[in-house]
Amino acid sequence: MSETKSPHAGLTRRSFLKTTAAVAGAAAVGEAVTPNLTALAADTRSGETPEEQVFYSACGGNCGGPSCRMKGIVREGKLVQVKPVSDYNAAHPEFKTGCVKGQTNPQRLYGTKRVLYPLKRAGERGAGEWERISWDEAITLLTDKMKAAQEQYGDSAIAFWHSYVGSGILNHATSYMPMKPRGGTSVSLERFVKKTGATVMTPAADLCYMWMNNLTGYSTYSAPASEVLNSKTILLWGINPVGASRDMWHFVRKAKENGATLITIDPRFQLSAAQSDLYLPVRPATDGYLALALCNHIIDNDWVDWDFLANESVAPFLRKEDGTLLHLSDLGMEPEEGPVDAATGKPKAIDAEVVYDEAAGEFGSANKISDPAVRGSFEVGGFKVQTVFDYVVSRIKEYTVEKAAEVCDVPAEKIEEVARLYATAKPAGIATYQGCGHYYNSRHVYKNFMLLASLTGNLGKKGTYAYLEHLQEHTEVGSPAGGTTSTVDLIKVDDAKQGVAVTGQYLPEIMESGKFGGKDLPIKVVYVMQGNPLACDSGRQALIEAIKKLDFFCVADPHMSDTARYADLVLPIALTWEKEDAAGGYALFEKAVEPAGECKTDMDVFRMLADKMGFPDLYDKTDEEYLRAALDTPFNKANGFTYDDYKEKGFIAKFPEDMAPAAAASGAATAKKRAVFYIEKPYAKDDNGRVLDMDIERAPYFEEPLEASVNSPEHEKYPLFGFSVHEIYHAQSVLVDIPWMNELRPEPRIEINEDAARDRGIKQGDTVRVFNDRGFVVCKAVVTKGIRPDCILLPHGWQTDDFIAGHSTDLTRVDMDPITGNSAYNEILCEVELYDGGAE
Ligand SMILES: Nc1nc2c(c(=O)[nH]1)N[C@H]1C(S)=C(S)[C@@H](COP(=O)(O)OP(=O)(O)OC[C@H]3O[C@@H](n4cnc5c(=O)[nH]c(N)nc54)[C@H](O)[C@@H]3O)O[C@H]1N2
Ligand SMILES: Nc1nc2c(c(=O)[nH]1)N[C@H]1C(S)=C(S)[C@@H](COP(=O)(O)OP(=O)(O)OC[C@H]3O[C@@H](n4cnc5c(=O)[nH]c(N)nc54)[C@H](O)[C@@H]3O)O[C@H]1N2
Ligand code: SF4
Ligand SMILES: [Mo]
Repeated sequence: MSETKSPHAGLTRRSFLKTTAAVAGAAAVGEAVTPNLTALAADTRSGETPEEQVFYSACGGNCGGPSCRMKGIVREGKLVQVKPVSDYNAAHPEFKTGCVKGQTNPQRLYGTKRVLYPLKRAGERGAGEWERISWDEAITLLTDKMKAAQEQYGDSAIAFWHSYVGSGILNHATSYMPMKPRGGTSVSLERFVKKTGATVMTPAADLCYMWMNNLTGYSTYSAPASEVLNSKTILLWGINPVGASRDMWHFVRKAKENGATLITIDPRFQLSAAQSDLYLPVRPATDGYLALALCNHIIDNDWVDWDFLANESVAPFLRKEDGTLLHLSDLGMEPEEGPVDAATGKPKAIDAEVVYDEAAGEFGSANKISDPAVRGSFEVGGFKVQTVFDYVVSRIKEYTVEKAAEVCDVPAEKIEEVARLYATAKPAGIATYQGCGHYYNSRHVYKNFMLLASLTGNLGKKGTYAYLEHLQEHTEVGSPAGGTTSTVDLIKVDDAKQGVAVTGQYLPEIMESGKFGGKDLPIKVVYVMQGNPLACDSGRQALIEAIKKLDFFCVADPHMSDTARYADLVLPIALTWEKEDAAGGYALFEKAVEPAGECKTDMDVFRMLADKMGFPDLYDKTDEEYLRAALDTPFNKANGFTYDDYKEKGFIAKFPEDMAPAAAASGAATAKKRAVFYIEKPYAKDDNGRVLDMDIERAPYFEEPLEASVNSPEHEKYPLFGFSVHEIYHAQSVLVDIPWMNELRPEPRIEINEDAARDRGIKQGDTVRVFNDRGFVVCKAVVTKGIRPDCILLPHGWQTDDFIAGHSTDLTRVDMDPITGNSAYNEILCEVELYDGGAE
């Protein structure tokens, strides 16, 4: 890299870089340049020139966090290069983020699939025939449809369907999905929704662990990725850091070099597995079973941390026969005084759980008795009770190592070895992510992990974790306190209406019945933003049918996405680098260039919508005023993260130890006192009217997958498990038509085991058709040893034009887990054959 100096060391904001003569000749990306990786890798603009300007923003990929901070170089009004910010505090060399995908930002801005003008549908829905119209015509058309729908069917007839891409308080819809009532943080969307009472259709991805965190405190046992350096045993269980958590992998590598044992549990011998000490090629969707078998083996060998169970988990709580827990009020005892409630100014009354104090022979509050009984059955206050631990042990007895070996299709000795290492080579951590979240039965996995971790005391201390945090969320460690909380005031609206929030994936059900959860929900107009459901959500064909039933379908997207193709109206949206925004409370994303064509920001569009809907004062501040209000918090003022600070410096690297201590403490997540593996009051994210089987939802459990099972009725016809991953050279579906990326991964490919391929006459590079009753996809095959013989890896993040025929998402089911609202993306059985090129 050319820049060894920090930008603070004498260089001023908007400083012009010196550029060597050789570099000055380099053509701007976005024009017809030879796109090759050599050009990307070389720091071609290694000098400084008066013609170049530097800006700091973010990659804008959807990588599970607010996305990596990046530095952009602008020449003649065009973004010509984007590279990772290398200006972190020298004391924190680990804060290296950004990957090759982020560096393709210039090609994302100026690619051929960019939508440059508002487009109105000219042919059939999905036919790709468009008429260019003006912004005024577009907004009039849309608001006329919205007004008509609301007049005839009520406020909830208009709906905003969003997903996760990007971050920024002005433009980005990303909300705290798991919270009830839904609490969004986006100025543009939230203010509009509150004013109009519109429905919000929330994402169906990533919800499983988030919702289970809500019920069990799962992620409160998270740790930054660097925590793996303190672990003796690391379980990579349904996570692929090499491919999908780029910021974590170098820590895992280092931990391994330091002597930690690395274990990967994954149906695919992926890049992280290849570097592990132990690899369990588990059958898909059986992780919940495996976890409980590990628990039984640990209990049988008494590798149990009784102290943790008694004092830091729900194990000693007393379960009544109806499944609920014994509380103080059950015994006529007064509630306890809790912390002061900010709203009332009075201490909260806590009806604490009761435990049994063996030494004193007394029952009392779990918060007051130390070392309570973890085992035992009692009769107290007219209730027959049993400790949660004893109940759970009896419930999980059936999940033996021997049976798990069969169900999960991994040797019993390997299961026992994992149990031994995790329970005895401590501290140990479970790093998990979506590999265990994309099945219908996934929610139980996280519950079972909580039991496994509690049994062994591998929670809440150095070197332990149930979930690893992305570094990129903390690259600008500016605001442990700020976060999005500072935007709360900015989304307050007078006479706010509380509309319906529903997982978007329920659209087919809603369009069929006009209802959701038994209540009328006549959705007529849908506006999609920051999501590409027809490429990324499951049940694509069902979604297309549902969209066809809408009166009007509008998609706001910078690119002609698969979803935009089905729209009645496409609105061209500005990308990162074309707009100024801020991650609430810290980090300003700078505007580097003017939006391409007639693109506008999401915020601009909402301002126009508000005007035409008759609320010209809805947005009471300018963009800059909102950003100042979000950034200029007391904490940020004390620490030099104000709007003006950013305007001057562009990027500010500070770490907690460099910051005012008072503020660093506030807002920090407080870990739940006890690890929850028995949920007293489970409830569903969506008010979908489903009745929960409490017996199943409360305790650790293994539920048969919906489809991805050898016991499934479809298994005989479709013997292959189809699943997809977050591909290393893909960032969901945002990297469309990027020449640099096309060099690395020119086309979508399935992966098939060599035995399965041989049985079907499929050879390396053959074109194949993967199919089931829902749909098919045609693409090239990679024949490999690195995947289970009963599995097919399906492409994810690709779009219709990329496939030879069909779409990988056509094979997915629309059904989602009704409790967490997570799509069952991987609940797929399928078959594969050589493609003969014939008509479908
Ligand atoms: N390059 C890249 N990085 C990304 C993203 C991207 O699109 N591209 N997206 C980001 C986002 S939004 C997310 S949510 C994360 C996801 O990050 P990860 O969860 O790490 O990624 P995945 O590839 O979905 O799944 C992880 C692993 O689970 C395995 N797996 C599949 N089924 C099963 C199963 O039944 N059991 C077990 N044990 N393993 C299984 C897969 O083979 C895969 O190796 O990645 C983020 N990072
Ligand atoms: N089969 C399968 N399906 C999956 C997964 C899987 O592993 N397998 N993973 C799931 C996961 S974990 C996730 S997070 C989801 C991701 O699903 P999505 O979030 O729907 O996927 P993206 O490709 O990120 O969609 C973002 C869209 O927003 C557009 N966009 C980008 N910036 C902006 C902006 O500033 N404003 C507006 N209005 N639009 C913008 C992009 O061009 C793109 O079309 O996919 C899920 N789907
Ligand atoms: S694609 Fe993901 S890892 Fe790569 S630069 Fe963008 S946000 Fe960072
Ligand atoms: Mo995700």
